[in-house]
Amino acid sequence: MRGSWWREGVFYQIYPRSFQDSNGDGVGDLAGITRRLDHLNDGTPASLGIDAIWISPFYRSPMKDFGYDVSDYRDIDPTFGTLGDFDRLLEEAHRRGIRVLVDLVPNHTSDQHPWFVESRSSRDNPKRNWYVWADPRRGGPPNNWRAVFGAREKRSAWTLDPATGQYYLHHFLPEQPDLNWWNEEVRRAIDDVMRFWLDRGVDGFRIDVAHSLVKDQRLRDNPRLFAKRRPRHNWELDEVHEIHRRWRRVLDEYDDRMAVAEVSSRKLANLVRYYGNDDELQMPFNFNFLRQPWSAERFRAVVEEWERLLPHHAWPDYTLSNHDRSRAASRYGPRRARVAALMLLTLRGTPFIYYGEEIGMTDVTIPPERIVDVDGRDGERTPMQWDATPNAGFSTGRPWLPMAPDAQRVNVAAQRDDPGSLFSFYRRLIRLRHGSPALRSGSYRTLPAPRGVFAYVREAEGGRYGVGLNFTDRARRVGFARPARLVLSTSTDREGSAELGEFDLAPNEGVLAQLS
Ligand code: ISL
Repeated sequence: MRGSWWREGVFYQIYPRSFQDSNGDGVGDLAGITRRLDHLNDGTPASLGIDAIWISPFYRSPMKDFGYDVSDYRDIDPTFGTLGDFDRLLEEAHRRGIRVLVDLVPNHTSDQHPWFVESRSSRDNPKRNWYVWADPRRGGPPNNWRAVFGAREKRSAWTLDPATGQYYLHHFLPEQPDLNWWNEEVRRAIDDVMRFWLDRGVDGFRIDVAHSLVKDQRLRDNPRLFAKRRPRHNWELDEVHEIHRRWRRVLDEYDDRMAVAEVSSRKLANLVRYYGNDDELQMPFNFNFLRQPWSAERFRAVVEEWERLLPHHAWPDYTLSNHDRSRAASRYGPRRARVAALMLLTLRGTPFIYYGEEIGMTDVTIPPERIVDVDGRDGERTPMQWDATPNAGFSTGRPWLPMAPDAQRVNVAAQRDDPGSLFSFYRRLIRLRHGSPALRSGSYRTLPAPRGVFAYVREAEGGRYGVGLNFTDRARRVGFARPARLVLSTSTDREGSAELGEFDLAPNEGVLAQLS
């Protein structure tokens, strides 16, 4: 069925600098990803079993924001390889049934992109209006908008270009000038970038900063009260939806492609608007799990609100970690991270796994002399831990970021044959999900549960699963109100069944049970 692959599939995010280096320069690359595809899905239970990857940007870039500053949307940065390497990666992924999303960065380009080089060359250059230029106000920036990076220092989102005496807008670094999304030529240029990759065979896009593209045309100051939370005039304007509809039309020129939008709305009521009338991008990321403290009630509230708000055509998604946030295993600790994984992979909605999450990788403390990111995100981007060889099998050179100190112990090879490992847990869980219509696409219903326990039922014709997650440090009991057979527990190799459907949960234990 059209669209079932991204509704029923499990996604995996690859940060290409950190997955696998193939040429010894210490930075991961596309050929390295190809080499490691069997870890992701080799068609047997030995592999993780995911269905799709999202690869963070690998385009030509001066790397001020490690690829989120693109200087050529249609070529691969030499650090990562060539277009030929990309084609091979795509072919090898598809051969294994793995779909591929590439990361589209349309809010801004690099200041080295030829469009911006032209745009800044003179006030009457034909590309001047491709970016947002404005005259100084009282000798300073045109308004009070702030950049995302350097928020603590209250850095302005404007930089003066002395050559032409005007300021240009940049939501992120000064080296990432924002495109002017009121300009139809810009819109057409990005449509063509999408077609370039769709023609090459990609299955879709993850779209960066998709909520922010359009900014107030009059460049009005943000009200002060809004400054900290949601800036009113440069964030989530209604016109953004028009662009998402346009992108959907581009996707629909092709067969069965999709896009997931990075939307950082805190309020789910805002987020749900990005599904439109089934005429916008297929899913906006729901980042709310990333912001929750370890509390059953909080996670339950997110899920229930989301389930209540979603129109029938909309399909949810969830994510616990990504390249911008502290890793789940660091936020919660190893035992709880396993409970979180059980939740992620049994809820109704597409799960996104961040590379290394399947082996419990944690944030690494980076010594000051090795910090390279502008926004403190190096710790969650360290190289993938494959085995106990030097640099954990990631690279024969000096890795661009330090390896985790525990990499010799925490790695794929060490967990592969250990049935009690986190990797084995993920593999079993993903296989269970794939094998069960109830878990893949069935309905969701919250169950009554004691304080600190989140319990729910997933149900489809011919199958019913109960999930009980104990978020507390005490023993708790969960009841499914019908005979139940334990299928999986986060704790041990615990097995068993319960005639009355009641299970005693150890502290921070989660169980998955098949219900009659
Ligand atoms: O603005 C935010 C919170 O107020 C952020 O969540 C923002 O949406 C986020 O930083 C955007 O991130 C994406 O675009 C950045 C890039 O550095 C990140 O890695 C990427 O995920 C700029 O392209």
